[in-house]
Amino acid sequence: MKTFDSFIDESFVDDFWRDGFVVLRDVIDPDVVSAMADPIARAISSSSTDLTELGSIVTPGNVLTDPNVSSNGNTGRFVAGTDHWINDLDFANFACATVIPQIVAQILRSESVWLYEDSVLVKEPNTAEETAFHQDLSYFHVSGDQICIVWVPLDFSSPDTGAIRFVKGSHLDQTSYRPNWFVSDEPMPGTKGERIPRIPAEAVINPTLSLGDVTIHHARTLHGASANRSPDQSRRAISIRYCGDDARYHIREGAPLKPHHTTIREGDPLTHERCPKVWPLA
Ligand SMILES: O=C(O)CCC(=O)C(=O)O
Repeated sequence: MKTFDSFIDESFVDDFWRDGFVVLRDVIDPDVVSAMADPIARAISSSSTDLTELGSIVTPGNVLTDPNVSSNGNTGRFVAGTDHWINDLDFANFACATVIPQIVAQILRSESVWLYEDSVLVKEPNTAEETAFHQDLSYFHVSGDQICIVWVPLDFSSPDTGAIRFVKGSHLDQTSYRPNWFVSDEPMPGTKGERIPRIPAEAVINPTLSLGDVTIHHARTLHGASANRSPDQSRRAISIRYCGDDARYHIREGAPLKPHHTTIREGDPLTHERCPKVWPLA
């Protein structure tokens, strides 16, 4: 039987595999999280997409008329980017050299952990866009059961201020869902799978999170996030996607490709330098 170094109580690992997500409170030094404020500001000013505008393009009947006002009349933007770790050492250190990879190894019950990607997701004050329910695995060019996402908020986040939310137990269903546009439940063209079903409100768990808390969800777990109705507080988050021992490259038709995905072979382990091993570090 394998043994794993314990960083968190084993009951959290059981929670993750039973519910498809777990909330870990006060698990990262708040100063380490707060130190990512400047890197996030850099990231969103240089290499990100305004999903608020995307929403207006992909949501039928929604026309954006004023670039300073989002599609719903609110002023906040929902801005996101991925793979900041490649060119920014602060993001690389955060994803690879904090306590997070060790926690992920324990949660996934995996001897090793690889970084798949990181993402910055900022909902400015008064952002009406909800993050549509989706299944992360449908965007990832990997298959496997040991794949998870760590969501790290830099701001107090509640159902009123853009907190992530989960459909409890949805990872137990093996259905592959089509990826959508994140701000609309319209599926991406050319993708395979089923449309995300309508989610009844009673199936959804809405955690409230403070600085130092994180959530970890399984890549098959259906999840989304609320609007940010705060008049003055942004909802900044870093979302880091990791793979464990059983993950293998698997190209998903129609899902956005990264440059290195054209060079990998179906079924290969994640040995590409764009998916570095982050636990254990040699
Ligand atoms: O931050 C959000 O709005 C959604 C995050 C999310 O869905 C994810 O990181 O998988």
